Amino acid sequence: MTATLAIGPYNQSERPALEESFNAHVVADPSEAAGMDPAARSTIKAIAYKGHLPFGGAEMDLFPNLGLVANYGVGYDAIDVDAANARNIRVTNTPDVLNDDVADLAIAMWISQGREMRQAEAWVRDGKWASDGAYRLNRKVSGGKVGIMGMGRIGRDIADRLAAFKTDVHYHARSEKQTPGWTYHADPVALANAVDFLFVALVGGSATEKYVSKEVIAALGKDGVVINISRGSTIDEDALLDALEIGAIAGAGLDVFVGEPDLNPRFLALDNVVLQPHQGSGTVETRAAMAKLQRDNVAAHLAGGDLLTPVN
Ligand code: 8YV
Repeated sequence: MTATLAIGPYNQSERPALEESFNAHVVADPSEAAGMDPAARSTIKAIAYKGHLPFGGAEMDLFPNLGLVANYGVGYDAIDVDAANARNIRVTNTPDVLNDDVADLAIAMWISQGREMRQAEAWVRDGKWASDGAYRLNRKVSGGKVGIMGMGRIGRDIADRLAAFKTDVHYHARSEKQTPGWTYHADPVALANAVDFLFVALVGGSATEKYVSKEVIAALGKDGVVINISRGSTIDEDALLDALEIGAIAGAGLDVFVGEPDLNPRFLALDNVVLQPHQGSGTVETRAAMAKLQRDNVAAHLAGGDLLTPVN
């Protein structure tokens, strides 16, 4: 009987390592796990979890000997950590190994948005360059006033990159951090007022739901651009769509959406947005590092050792 269950959309290249390391049984989602034989469920000591479907107390109670939920991803908002605490279940995540990729994508969306790379490419592909002449002038990104909402590990990596673009860096976080002269704003609306480009690098979950509020979006103003690589839930999406549709802000670069992958169709009708399929950490190298860190946490738990990246 196997002691490890893997739950989530693990693809064919990810399964062998889980199977070879732990003889892990792999199921697609929590409801498939619920359908397992109770005797098999009672052997499970650790779950390697992937995806964004909720995994709460009811799911944990399916596994009476569960001691660890090892999340694939730095954001663990899908896992109810309070429910895990109440059951003495440990939770781990995969921080740091993905910071570079997520920060890179944030920067790429920022440049793509400002320099209108998507529209400019269409200009080339549609033959307009030859027929109509040079593409229209667009917007300088280097040297601008940029803001970061959330100065955790990923926010910090975004800020470090932005500093190299000679920008004036402002940020909002729960508390002021040690930074090389970046301007702290205790109030998110004050941050939005101070900048033209706003990067959202908040943790997900109920505490940050719609943290980028209607008021923050209004404060960003008609030249403002918002870039989100965190969770769709951190922005008031209806307020964002309203603002984008009437030009109350200039644009957005979004890797995450409420209800993804079924994003609000209003996004698809907009020309002032860059839309990405939640692929911030989606490189071969980083996904391999995330998977290894997840497996290492499972192995540490099964061996009774210290967890590498505990959450609780
Ligand atoms: C996802 C992410 O984990 O790390 C995170 O918090 O959002 C991503 O890396 C990835 O989409 C796999 O579910």
